[in-house]
Amino acid sequence: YSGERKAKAERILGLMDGFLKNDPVSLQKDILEHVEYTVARSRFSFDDFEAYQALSHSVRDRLIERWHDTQVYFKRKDPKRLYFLSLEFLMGRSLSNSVINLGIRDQCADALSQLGFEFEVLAEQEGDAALGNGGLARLSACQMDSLATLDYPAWGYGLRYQYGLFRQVILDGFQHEQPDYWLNFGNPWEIERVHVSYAVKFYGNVEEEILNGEKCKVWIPGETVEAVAYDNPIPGYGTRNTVNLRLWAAKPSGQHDMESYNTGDYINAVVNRQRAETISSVLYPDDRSHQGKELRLKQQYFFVSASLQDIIRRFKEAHDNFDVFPEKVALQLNDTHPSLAIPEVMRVLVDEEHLGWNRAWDIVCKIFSFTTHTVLPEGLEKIPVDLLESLLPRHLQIIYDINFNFMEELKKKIGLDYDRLSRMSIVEEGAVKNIRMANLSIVCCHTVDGVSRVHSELLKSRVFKDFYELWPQKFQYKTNGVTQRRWIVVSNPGLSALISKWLGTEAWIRDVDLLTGLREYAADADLQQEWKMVRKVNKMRLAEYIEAMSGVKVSLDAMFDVQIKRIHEYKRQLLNILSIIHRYDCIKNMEKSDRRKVVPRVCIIGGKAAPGYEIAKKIIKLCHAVAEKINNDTDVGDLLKLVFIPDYNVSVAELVIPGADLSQHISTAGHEASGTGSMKFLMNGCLLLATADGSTIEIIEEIGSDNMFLFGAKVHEVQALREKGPALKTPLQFARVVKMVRDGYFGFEDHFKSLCDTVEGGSDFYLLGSDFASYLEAQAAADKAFVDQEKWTRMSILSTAGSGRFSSDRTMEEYAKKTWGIEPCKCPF
Ligand code: GPU
Repeated sequence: YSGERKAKAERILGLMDGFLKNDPVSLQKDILEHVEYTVARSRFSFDDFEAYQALSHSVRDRLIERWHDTQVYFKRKDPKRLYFLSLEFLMGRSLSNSVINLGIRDQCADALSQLGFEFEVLAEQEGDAALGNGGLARLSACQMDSLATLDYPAWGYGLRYQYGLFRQVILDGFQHEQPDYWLNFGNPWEIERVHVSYAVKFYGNVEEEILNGEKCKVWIPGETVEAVAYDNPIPGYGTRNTVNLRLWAAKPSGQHDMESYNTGDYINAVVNRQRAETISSVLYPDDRSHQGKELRLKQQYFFVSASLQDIIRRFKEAHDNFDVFPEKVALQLNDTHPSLAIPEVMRVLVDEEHLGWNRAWDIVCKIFSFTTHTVLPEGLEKIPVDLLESLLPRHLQIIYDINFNFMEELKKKIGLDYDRLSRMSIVEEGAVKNIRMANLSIVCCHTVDGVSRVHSELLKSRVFKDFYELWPQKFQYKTNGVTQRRWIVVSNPGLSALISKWLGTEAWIRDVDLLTGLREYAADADLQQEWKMVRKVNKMRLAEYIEAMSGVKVSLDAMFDVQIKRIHEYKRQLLNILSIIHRYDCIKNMEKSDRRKVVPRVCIIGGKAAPGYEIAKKIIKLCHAVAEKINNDTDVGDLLKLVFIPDYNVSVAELVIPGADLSQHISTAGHEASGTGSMKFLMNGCLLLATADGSTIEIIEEIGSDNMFLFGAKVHEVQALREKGPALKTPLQFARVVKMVRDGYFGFEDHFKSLCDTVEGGSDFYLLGSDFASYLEAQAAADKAFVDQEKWTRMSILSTAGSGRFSSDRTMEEYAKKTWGIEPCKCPF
């Protein structure tokens, strides 16, 4: 700055006393000020929750400083930016993560203890931000952490749902859903930007106009809703960079509904305006099956339109020629949920910026990339044409035009192969006409990424085979990763300290490949001893939680065997429960003297079922019915326990994962696109019992198959097994345990009938029966390994040591280099 601006800046700096300080005394002062002035409680008397609020506001102030510096720096440097569009972000809690990334965890703990509070206790006061369903949504959160840490100039965009993922309440063993009004007690981690708002339009019709002698289309919308920005600063670790996650909330538009006002129906006019807010009110709780709901489509367009207005405004502040747009903007579509961004960019460039179709199309083809997260056909989104026509008439026209051009180009290449043309068309003909969002995305994106190697292979050989043959160069994959900051440092401080001690550095928190350094100590008796101690403490913490949640007391000597994830038939929680029944049955039928050889187990299952997914809900009920029987059988005692952990979410995962000995990832091969839970367990030194599916295949390559328990049909075998139908071989034990369920051994026989039907009578689509024998063998191998605690601990250390490849830091670097073409932009101190 110079002249007047410089003088002003200097005066402000003089008044400011520099940046906020992080020594414990300064922190205490800040906390007390926030108690008094933000929370409005007395400095001399406040409780844990109020202390949490005041601490969070003190941390937030520090985040804001860094956020400002980062944004100013990005603006000055004007690098190519990545815009990550996702309808879901599963952030969980923010306090611990923020203080660790800011490097002020210990100072905060000191400051609090001098005020008579305990950091851990305050951290527990925070509720989860659960603006997402499962793996896909948590992946977005991990990736934001990595983007910030690696100094990439990135922005996240999403929706600020008022109700996040439902709370799961179990009554009588049945799942019930309760609304998650997570904003009830305020949210210190967001900054409301009342002045950053955009009008988003819906409905109406399209008219033609002549402008400068040329025909152009004008969309006359019928409804306008305002999108207001809420910014969530995402701090990087070991850097000042703090990037932004901008979430949009719907508010009634400032434009009045003149009709109602003039007719004097003032009350109804106001009531109608309130309806606008419903757009961002609730997260759809079904992961991967979204067919034809108007509100869902409105949510998608709402967040896409607001984000693009914001992105284009930012671009235009620095540039006046759209031809450089692709050099400044990369737009990443997290699955097809934000794919309306494609016709929206076309609409803005053609109808509003008047670039002409060809120039606009050229730009669109350079800016979009798309990651798909599933192989299941029900995961591929379709939008009924009728719905799109009424809600977004101009977008439908644009999609038709894109498809027309694509079909013409395709005919030139492949001739009149009508079957193939109709398979590849963006428009699905039939009783109900649909837009295939995946086809739209593939046609318009320069890159289509899968989330693991095998997933990408399946995309190329099956799901998108026709497209792969046309454009092989578009298809890539980047194996998913998770952030070691949250999944080791935040959730397992004991292990984190131990790793740093043995590696002699904390550098692995940024450079996770250093974890391989643990390999050389895997058999070291001292490390093994300390490793076991850390794991024991984590098991104690988990045991206390289990007792508090379910009333079941569990033995710390037992193997803690965990399966936590969304409940889905393909993830085969039912296979797990049936094998637990088998184990119970074996113990019951054993000579008393043989029972001494049984390795005691605590089987832990947790996860939510989509509210309308009946079979998944029955699996939850079966788990409770079996648990009821086993846990009350004094004959079995500590040899076997089964507990269902209710309301599984990110913070429950942070508690359960570090305490697990064994974790299960047992999807039917070829069905789990990647899987990220396995990576979190691996980092924490938990052994895996798994099928060769998704990311597990790559985990085997890192740690070796002798460090985990593998079983089941392979990806290429599944199809042939399925075709066998009723002739499929299943072991007698399988028939026996299913019969126990059918015959009402655990009660509720009418209720479980349809569940049993999904795995018997030639309809065992997910191959539980045919994998059962090899599953039991893998379970037996795990028991055997557990008896030899030295061997087990070595395998555990080698698991952590081999987990480096599964950091989202690696994934983000690969995307930056191979898909987005962005470079780090590090804000200097
Ligand atoms: N996934 Br599609 C979800 O969590 N929700 C979805 O709607 C869809 C996919 C998951 C995949 O099931 C899992 O395999 C993958 O690891 C994760 O996305 C992140 O890519």
